[in-house]
Amino acid sequence: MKKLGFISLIAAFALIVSCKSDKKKGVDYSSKKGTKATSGIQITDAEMERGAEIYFDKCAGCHGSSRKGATGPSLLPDGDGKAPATKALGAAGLKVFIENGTAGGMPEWKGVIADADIELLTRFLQVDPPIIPPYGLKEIKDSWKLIVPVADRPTKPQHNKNIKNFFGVIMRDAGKVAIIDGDTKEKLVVLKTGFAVHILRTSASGRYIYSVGRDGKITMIDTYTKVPTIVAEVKGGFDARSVEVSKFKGYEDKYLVFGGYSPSHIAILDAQTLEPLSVTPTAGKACDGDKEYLEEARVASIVASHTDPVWICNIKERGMVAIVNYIDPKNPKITEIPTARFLHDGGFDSTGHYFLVAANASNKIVVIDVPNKKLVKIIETGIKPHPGRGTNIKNKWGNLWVTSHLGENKLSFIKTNPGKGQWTVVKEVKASGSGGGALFVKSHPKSKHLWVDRTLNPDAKLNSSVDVFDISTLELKKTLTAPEGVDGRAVHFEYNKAGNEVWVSYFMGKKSAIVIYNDKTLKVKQIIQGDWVENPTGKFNVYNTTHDIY
Ligand code: DHE
Repeated sequence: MKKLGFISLIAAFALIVSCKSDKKKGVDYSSKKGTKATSGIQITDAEMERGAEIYFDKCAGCHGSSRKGATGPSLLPDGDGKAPATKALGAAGLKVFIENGTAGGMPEWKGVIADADIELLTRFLQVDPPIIPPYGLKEIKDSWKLIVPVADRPTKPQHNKNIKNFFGVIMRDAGKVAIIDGDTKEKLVVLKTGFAVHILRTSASGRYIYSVGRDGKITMIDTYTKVPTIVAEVKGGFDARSVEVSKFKGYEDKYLVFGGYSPSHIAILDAQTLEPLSVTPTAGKACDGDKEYLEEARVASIVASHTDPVWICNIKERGMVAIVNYIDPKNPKITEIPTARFLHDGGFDSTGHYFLVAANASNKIVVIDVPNKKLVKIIETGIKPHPGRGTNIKNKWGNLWVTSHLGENKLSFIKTNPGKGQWTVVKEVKASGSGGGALFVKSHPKSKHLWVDRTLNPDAKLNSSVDVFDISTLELKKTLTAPEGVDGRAVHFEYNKAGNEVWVSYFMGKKSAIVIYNDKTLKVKQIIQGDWVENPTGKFNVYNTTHDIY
């Protein structure tokens, strides 16, 4: 194939990632600090700034924020001994790569990035990368805005709504988060948050909702006010994907952790005010090979343990699982467990004792025993596992944690309960059609169904539909196509608190929507559309997010 299919699949992912609004989004790479044009390459400060902005948007995900390489090769003027020097490739060579992509999985950018911007990139990539300005505790503190101090907040809800069934829904391209009442399906408010918001998390009490933007901005939303309100904001870095709260008994609503892509660091903040408390850089040695020292050590997924006062932070490039103890948040004790590269997304098994995370460049799932801070097993699954937080189901094969894959049409079911087959793939199943590109899976303890999207599959028919499997047989029960009046790619699922509705986002089309299905009948229950529904992506039910129900 498979190669071409896989390349276009990666291209589709990059395209999704890059299809963001053109609005200026506060890229803080400073071209003026330390960047000089290399001999022969003419580039102005303004062009450097624009180049850095395009690079942040379209390239940094794979080539790294400092251009030292990550999933893709480095892009440095003098090379790095592995990848060629960009100066040697020259403008003509770089243009060929950018426009046509590569067999290694780089997408074709012709037609996606404007010709003038491609030309600019061919010069930008031949000069030294802009120096990423320092961004530590002081800078985070300077960005901190406490909008409503704790003393001025209500002590109990100012409404009679059922907060536990509120949904926070990300409107990615608008940089907004909508809060929807899951009981009435009424939109309560749409709040301006960070750029291309990535995920939401809720405080352990369920009162606060926190969002993190790709621009590193954390926004804290109070659900007790008449209408949910932003009560604090802070910028934890220039580029980020993850945020989580302390959930262990006695630490509810106390601390918040921020995972930085750039700079690569773990910041701990006060969860009531977002006041920054400490910053710990994540640079260090890789888990394998010659254990090279990596400055760019991005923090990918983070989960909060319910059994111990720790967060599990996954250091992508280093392949290290960092168990961060937050008892002393100004001096967190961090235990690093070497695993496999590159760590990305993951979630708990049904007991909350074990954490499973995708090492997507190794095609493996890593299992961590959280209370004992130990690596349990590294399991081969398929090409580029991408579980989201995964999902837990139970049937004749045992208690199973499920992952989908970006690179092939495969769902892998890993047995998590003790006994024969524990921590092995006990079953593999294909979704409909062919090729990979499934991003998220979801079920619920009260459901008989397992939901799978095909968001990244290049086939429009597949990427706009979702598959529903019967949990007891693991057979495909139904493929649900986009309802009339809805188009785009179907992405990400969330159940309501009762576990009898599934909410699905449709984005990247002309008729964005949140489609709510009855989980029993698989019939559409409601379609939420409107001017304010702009490319919705992740949806987070307050109760399920607080209790890690997935
Ligand atoms: Fe995500 C989770 C990183 C592209 C939607 N995404 C995550 C997590 C990480 C991550 C590290 C885990 C967070 C956690 O649990 O703490 N995502 C990245 C990338 O680096 C990547 C590949 C490229 C990029 O530049 O961002 C990327 N992600 C996407 C998308 O294109 C998606 C589909 C839409 C978007 O936001 O642009 C997307 N990612 C999501 C969602 C989650 C997520 C909805 C949360 C899933 C959950 O249920 O927990």
